[in-house]
Amino acid sequence: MPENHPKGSQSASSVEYLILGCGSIGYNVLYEILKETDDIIIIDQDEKKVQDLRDQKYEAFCRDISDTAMLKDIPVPKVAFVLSSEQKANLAAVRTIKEANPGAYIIARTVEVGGKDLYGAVGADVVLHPQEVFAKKAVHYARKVQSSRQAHKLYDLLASWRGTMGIVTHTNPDPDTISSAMALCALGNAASKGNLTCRILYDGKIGHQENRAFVNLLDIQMDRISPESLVECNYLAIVDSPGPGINNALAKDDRVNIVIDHHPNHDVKNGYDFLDRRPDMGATASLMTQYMQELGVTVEKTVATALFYGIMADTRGFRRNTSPLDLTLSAFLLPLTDEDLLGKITSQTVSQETLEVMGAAIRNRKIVSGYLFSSIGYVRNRDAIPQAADMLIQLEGVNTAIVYGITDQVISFSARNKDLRLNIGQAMEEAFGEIGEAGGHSAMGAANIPLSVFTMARNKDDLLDLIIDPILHRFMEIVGVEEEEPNEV
Ligand SMILES: [Mn+2]
Repeated sequence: MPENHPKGSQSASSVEYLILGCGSIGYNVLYEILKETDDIIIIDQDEKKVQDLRDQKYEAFCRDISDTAMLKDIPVPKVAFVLSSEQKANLAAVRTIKEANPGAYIIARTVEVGGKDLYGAVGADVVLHPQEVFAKKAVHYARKVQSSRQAHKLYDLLASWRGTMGIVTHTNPDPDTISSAMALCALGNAASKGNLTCRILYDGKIGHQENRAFVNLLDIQMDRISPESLVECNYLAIVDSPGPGINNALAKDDRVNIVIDHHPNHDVKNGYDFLDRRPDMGATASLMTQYMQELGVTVEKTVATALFYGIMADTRGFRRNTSPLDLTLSAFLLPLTDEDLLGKITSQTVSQETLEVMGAAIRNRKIVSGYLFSSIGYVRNRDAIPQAADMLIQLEGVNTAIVYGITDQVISFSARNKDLRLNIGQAMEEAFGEIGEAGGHSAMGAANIPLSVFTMARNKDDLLDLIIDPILHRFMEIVGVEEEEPNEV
């Protein structure tokens, strides 16, 4: 410990740091702060400890921190650490400090895992649970090692291949899956030193006008998947979907070598040469960026622009399911992107059909106990359904928005949810899993029910009316909504 001279606390009007409770955590905090300043006051109720601190020339007071008079004659702290091992005493101390100095920044220790809200309510700015902090840090290091190992494993695998790799996007590809495919192409080229030809294969439509602009402006080479194109591939990779036959044009038993994805999923089988599935990431593009960063592979301007836009689009401008890692990796990409192109992609105007769909979604909405349901009828462009759900979830009083429409082949549902008690993905799976494809996570869900399920099909609009009531009824039963007269908002 450095030599310190006690300062007259009576003369100073404020002190930089106040530490309440100087057990092992308090002592470590003290030690950290001393590297920067000795403008610190310590309060602890253990007389011997306080004497020891004073002997080391620290300014320490022997007081009970739960006593409302504990700050008497002590200068106003700019930052206070409340760190004792007593939950009640800590809560009382936070309250006392906040009342005496509303401007003080308070960092408190919660002794119980679930105590964070209690501290927030009495005015703490930051609440930490030491065991949790340790656990997070420990897991963070483990993940770091793991992601670096994964990156090298992928690189070595690609380096050993000769021939053609088909990189399969998900059906109706979006910027996340397309940019991830581009990045895997770049990795394949770098690792194989030109011995591996990489082709991006997709199926469905590139519907959303921003997505079309993305593909056109970045001049992305993609081919429609076909039996012939598959035959030409010695290796197959899937990006941004959980496995063959799940939201892509491959068959369930197609031999796939690589799966890289961020969707939480049920497909537990792993016969792949390489599998990396990380549901804690906001985008597959983040994962791909991390590989390139770990491996020191040059990220070309087009790829960087695509990846950045991929992360941005999948996290809705970093507002949805965004992990700190998504942000760090985006920050890494940003200086490598083409600013001009990014601006052009994001400023695409909304198409006429999308506008019409949005209009229908707003007109047809019904709200029951915070659940919004809206039918948009027959729709050519299925991407408009999630776009409408994104928009409607933002209405006041809506916790869950479910938008559905009918296309040539399916009845398609898209759900958005901000009710913490509900996992909408699970609810969709429970309600629709048996008759179609359904899934998602707590904030988003989707389901597609093939029209072949309904043998009595006559006219499309009638069909929607005919079957939607029992389907929605089942859904409401599952999520526990009391059916009542719907209100419009
Ligand atoms: Mn994605």
